[in-house]
Amino acid sequence: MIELNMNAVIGQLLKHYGQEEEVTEVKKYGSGHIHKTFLVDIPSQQYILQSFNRKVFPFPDRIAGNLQQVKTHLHGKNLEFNLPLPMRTTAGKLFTDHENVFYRLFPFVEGKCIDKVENPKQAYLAAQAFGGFIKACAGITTDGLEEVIEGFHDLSLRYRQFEMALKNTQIELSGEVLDMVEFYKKQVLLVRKYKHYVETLPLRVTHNDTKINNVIFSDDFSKINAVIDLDTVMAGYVFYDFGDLVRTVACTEEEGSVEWDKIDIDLDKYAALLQGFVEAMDSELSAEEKESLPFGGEMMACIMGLRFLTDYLNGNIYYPISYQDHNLHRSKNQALLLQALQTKRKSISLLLEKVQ
Ligand code: GN1
Ligand code: MG
Repeated sequence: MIELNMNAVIGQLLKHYGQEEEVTEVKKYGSGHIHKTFLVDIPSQQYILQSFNRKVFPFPDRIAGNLQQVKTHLHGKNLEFNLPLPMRTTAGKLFTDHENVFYRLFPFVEGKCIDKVENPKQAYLAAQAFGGFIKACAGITTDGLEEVIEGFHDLSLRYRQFEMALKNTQIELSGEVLDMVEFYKKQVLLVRKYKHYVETLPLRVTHNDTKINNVIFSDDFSKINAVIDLDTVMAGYVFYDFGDLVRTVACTEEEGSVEWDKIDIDLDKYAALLQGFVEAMDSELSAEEKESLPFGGEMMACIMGLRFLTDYLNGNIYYPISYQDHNLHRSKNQALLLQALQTKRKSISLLLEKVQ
């Protein structure tokens, strides 16, 4: 979309939703990697408009089907936050298109979307929201849900994809690249643990992208107004959702940071995550699931590191990059985070013991 006529084009898109007012302002919103998200102002209100990445999500009907089941199940339940779903056009469709790009419109939820939590209270609230989401969805039969991205959090599959990329890559395997390759090769131990958990724990409806920027805090940070980015809601394990919280909340540096010496795990925020998640899931969380939570942190740092490194080896075809080694550096960031989690295993298991 060319900048100059952007407002006019968006105005045309909004007409499909019965909205005739002129568009007064369009701003980029949030920091997601996959879709492009904009905050759109018209005189009477604000909307979120998103250009939808069909390459990453080739089965949009599956997303809609899963979310319909969640919506039906949650109807009448008293969830403390919003789950903003795509709006329907006057013709009943979930997408509009312009120049072969698909767009979706969402109601705008007021509040703050952040990439880094400032204190344990914010960590607690985010974990409570994601734990609360899983609990509220308990009872939905996961057999009826579809995989929106096949093998999305399957660590064995991601490891095999990494091995394949390694075999076919055009990149020279030396220096920092080789260090990363060697590091992730050793994580085959985590793959074994993953297989064990998958064989023993129940599948549930999980969010599967519990990055901190997928919640909207109230302006005063006293509560969560909404859980967003619901595209990957499908069957999963509790440790996926807890794990991505650890990865993006209990870290001292964001995923894009190259300040290697500063990458560590903040145990106060980790403890707050455990508290919020376990409290929200309450009796719905089994002892075995609770025991799997620390594994989730390691597994999600590992799977993201593997995915970034695989993408680097494949020539950066999945994640948008701002410079050539961006994905390599993201994989290094996740490797250091994983290392920190592994070094702090003992302290983390003590934190888990304390949580009721
Ligand atoms: C992607 O689009 P975004 O930023 O919410 C990715 C997640 C990763 C995340 C890493 C569909 O999420 O799996 O954890 O980047 N989503 C997809 O920052 O691949
Ligand atoms: Mg997102």
